[in-house]
Amino acid sequence: MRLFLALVPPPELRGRLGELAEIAHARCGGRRMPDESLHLTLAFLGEVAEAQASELAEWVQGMTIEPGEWRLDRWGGFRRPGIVWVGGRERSPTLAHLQGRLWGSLESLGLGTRPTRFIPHVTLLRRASVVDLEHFPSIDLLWSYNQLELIQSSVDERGARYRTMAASQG
Ligand code: 3AM
Repeated sequence: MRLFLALVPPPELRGRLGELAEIAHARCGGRRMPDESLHLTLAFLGEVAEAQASELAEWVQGMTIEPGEWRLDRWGGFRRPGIVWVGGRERSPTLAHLQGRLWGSLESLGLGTRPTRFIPHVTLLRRASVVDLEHFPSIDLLWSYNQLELIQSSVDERGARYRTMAASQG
C-alpha cells in the first residue's frame, strides 16, 4: 500500500483552505483537492508491504509530536506538474525539525527515500492549466498542530483517495 505521513488541518482551517482552493481553481483550472484531502506531507513512503504498514501504524500510534504552529502566508506553485499550493514565507524550524526527526526514524527502518529538499506546502490544485499567482489575495493563516497521521493513498478514476490508518497521541 502507498503511504505517507502528514499533518491534517483542523476543521476550521480546512474550511479556510478550501475557500483558497476555490479561488485558485477559478483562476487556474485543474483539479481542486477536496477539503477532506487537504494535508501537509512530511514524508512520502511509497509502496509499503502490509506487514510493515501495521508496524508503522503501531509506531505512529505510540508517538507524541511536539505541538507547533505554522504560519501560512504565501501562495506557491510547482509549474511543471501544475500544482498550486499555500505555504509559509519563512522557513519553519519546528516543521523542519519534525520532518528531520521522522526521516531519521524511517531511514533506520529502511523505509522511503529522504527528499533532498523540504518545501512544506498544502496542495490545493493539481494539473492546473496556468500557474500564474499574480494578483492572488494575500493570506495569513495560522495552523496549530499536535498530531501526525499515517495516511494510505489509493488512486481511482476520480484521483487520489486518502484514508487515515493511524494517528499519534493528540
Ligand atoms: O502533499 P502533496 O500533495 O504535495 O504528490 C504526492 C502528495 O504530495 C506526494 O506525496 C503526497 C501524498 O500522495 N508524492 C506522490 N508520489 C511521490 C513520490 N514518488 C510523492 N512524493 C515524493 N515522491
